Amino acid sequence: MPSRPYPAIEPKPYLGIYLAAGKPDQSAQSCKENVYIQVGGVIQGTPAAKAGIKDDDIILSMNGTPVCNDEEHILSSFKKTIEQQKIGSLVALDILRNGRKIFLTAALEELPTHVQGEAKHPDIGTCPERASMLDKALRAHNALSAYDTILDDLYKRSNLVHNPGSAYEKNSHPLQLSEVTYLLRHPLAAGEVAKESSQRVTTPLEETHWQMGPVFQRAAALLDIELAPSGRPAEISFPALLGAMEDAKKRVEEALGNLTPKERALLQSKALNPMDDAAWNEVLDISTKVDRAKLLNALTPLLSFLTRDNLALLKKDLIRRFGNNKVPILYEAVTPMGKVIVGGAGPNVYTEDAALILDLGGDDLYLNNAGGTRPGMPVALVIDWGGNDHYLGRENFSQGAGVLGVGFLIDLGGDDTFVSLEGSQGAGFWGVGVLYHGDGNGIFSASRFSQGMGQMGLGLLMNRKGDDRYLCSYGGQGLGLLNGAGLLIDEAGNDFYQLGGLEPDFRDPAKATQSFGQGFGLGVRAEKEMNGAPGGLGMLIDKEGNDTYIADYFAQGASYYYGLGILDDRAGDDQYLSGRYSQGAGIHSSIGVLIDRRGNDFYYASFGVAQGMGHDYGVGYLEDDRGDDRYQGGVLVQGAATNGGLGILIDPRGTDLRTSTANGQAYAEGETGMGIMIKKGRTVDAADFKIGIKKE
Ligand SMILES: [Ca+2]
Ligand SMILES: [Ca+2]
Ligand SMILES: [Ca+2]
Ligand SMILES: [Ca+2]
Repeated sequence: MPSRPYPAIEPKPYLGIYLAAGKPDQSAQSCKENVYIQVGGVIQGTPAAKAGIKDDDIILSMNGTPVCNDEEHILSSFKKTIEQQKIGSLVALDILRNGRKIFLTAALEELPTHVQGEAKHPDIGTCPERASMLDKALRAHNALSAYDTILDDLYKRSNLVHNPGSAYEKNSHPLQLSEVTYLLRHPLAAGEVAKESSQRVTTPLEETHWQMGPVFQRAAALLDIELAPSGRPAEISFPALLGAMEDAKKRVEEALGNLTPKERALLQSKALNPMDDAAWNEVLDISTKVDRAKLLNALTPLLSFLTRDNLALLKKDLIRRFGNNKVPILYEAVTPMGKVIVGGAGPNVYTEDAALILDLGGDDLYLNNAGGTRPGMPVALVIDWGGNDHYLGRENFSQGAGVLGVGFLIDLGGDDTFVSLEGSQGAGFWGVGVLYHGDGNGIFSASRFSQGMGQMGLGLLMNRKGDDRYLCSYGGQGLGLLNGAGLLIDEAGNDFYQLGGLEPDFRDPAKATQSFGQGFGLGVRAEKEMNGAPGGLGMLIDKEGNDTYIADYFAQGASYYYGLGILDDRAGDDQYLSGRYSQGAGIHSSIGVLIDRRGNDFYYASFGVAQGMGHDYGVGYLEDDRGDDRYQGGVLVQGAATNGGLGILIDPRGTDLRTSTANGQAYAEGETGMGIMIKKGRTVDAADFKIGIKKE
């Protein structure tokens, strides 16, 4: 992969407003197009705020020169004019406010930046099959220098501090993941990095070496958190497990020690409505007080029990202590942690919330928290050793969910049904939520923010063998929000994933809904009074089978605002159906990766902006390694880029069919950007790839 020193980040002046093009009424006209800059928002603490510029002000001229221009270029030319000024210089602005002309002076300041830490991938540079293919393509098209320019811009953008008004972002930008920074610097390696990350988290789940500790360790590493190895507990027994739970509870309390009860209550109440809310800035500030490393490390004592061998030993110990007869309840106690129950091998009905349920088998009905934390019960664990069970959650945060705590639901097998409300089925909010399901067919149905969803925490939904159905109405199936990680791992079977249907998208509310998941990293873009926050990591990994993925806007290996989304499907003939911003799409300085390694696949994006598409300094990457595939896309698809983005579609083998409505198949528009499509054939010649570059 091309590698060279990082470009210096030159100091730049800035004003601190969000720009929009506006048209004042005709009486104000003086320019031929009558288009001016309208202030879309003023960032707190910036030169614009100090000068008294307000939302909706119309800027008519700067230093006596009218800002009007043709509509298409007015914003970029205004930005450029600002950047050409000296830091500290005064600019005079003629402004139209409520129909009256006023005059303001702003002193330009230096745009705050800092250098982000970057993840390390020492092995990737030495085995870059895909990267070298891209490298050759760039060379053959004399496109290396254009690529370098794009790369420099991606790098510089990733070092901007987005919220100069926010106290904790003045000198650092603590929430941006180092993996995002790496990929914005090495976008050609997106496929290799995605495969490596995917492999690392799935290896510890393989049958003979099954252990949960390393999965966590590796997922936490993606969040730049180092987790201590879980090691082997001194003793595998029921009392030892209770001791580990008490230990975990104590550690969770320590990790949350900087938060007042009121602050905890606020986080708890805002977990499911993190954005578009007046409390957002406060929630973000409180979030930074959670010691996330300590919180994830709180799991260590519990994780050491969650290995294949230790779970078998634990079951033996339970049978030795309590017998193996089919009475419903073998043991029950109320402890300071919450209720503790050992259920027999016959059918059970669990209605009350419990901190710990160990169920030896039988077809059970869980109507309770089922491994979901509750206020005052920050650690919850269910281990169910077998049977065809029904889990029906009647409250949010159920079935392996952690809010300011850790919640586990481990069901080791059977044909099971999981139905729950919001924030469930492997969902962690400033905490950890895990749903693990062993062999057997599963039905997973949940409402918002569920099924492998992490927000400032970690959410994992893992599933071994079986043909499964995953249904979620909004946000999930591998969604990382705000420096959290959400992972959905399905190891085998023909599976069906559906995500969306609940929340209309404002761009096309009659027809489209937002999905946010199936491998999606989502951040919050700063605007007006809302501070921004970089996105997290969302990953959906499906190892085998012919699968169907259905979503709408924002899904399937895609990302928004400094997030990373990965969908890795390793085998089978698959179908991907989505609307927009999907199937390898990176929007606003983020990276979305869709990898399909084998099989004859069908990709359909109804609107487009998909299938290897980068927008606004984002990177979208779609790689299909084998098979005869069909791609059907709308606009801006199949290697397309807008506004400094990089869109890559690689499908080097098979007989494929591609259609797009417009602006697709190696296309770039905007100021700078590059769309690359590589198709068919191991050797690179002119017929095998296309690169679209546009530079202003
Ligand atoms: Ca079961
Ligand atoms: Ca499956
Ligand atoms: Ca598949
Ligand atoms: Ca394929």
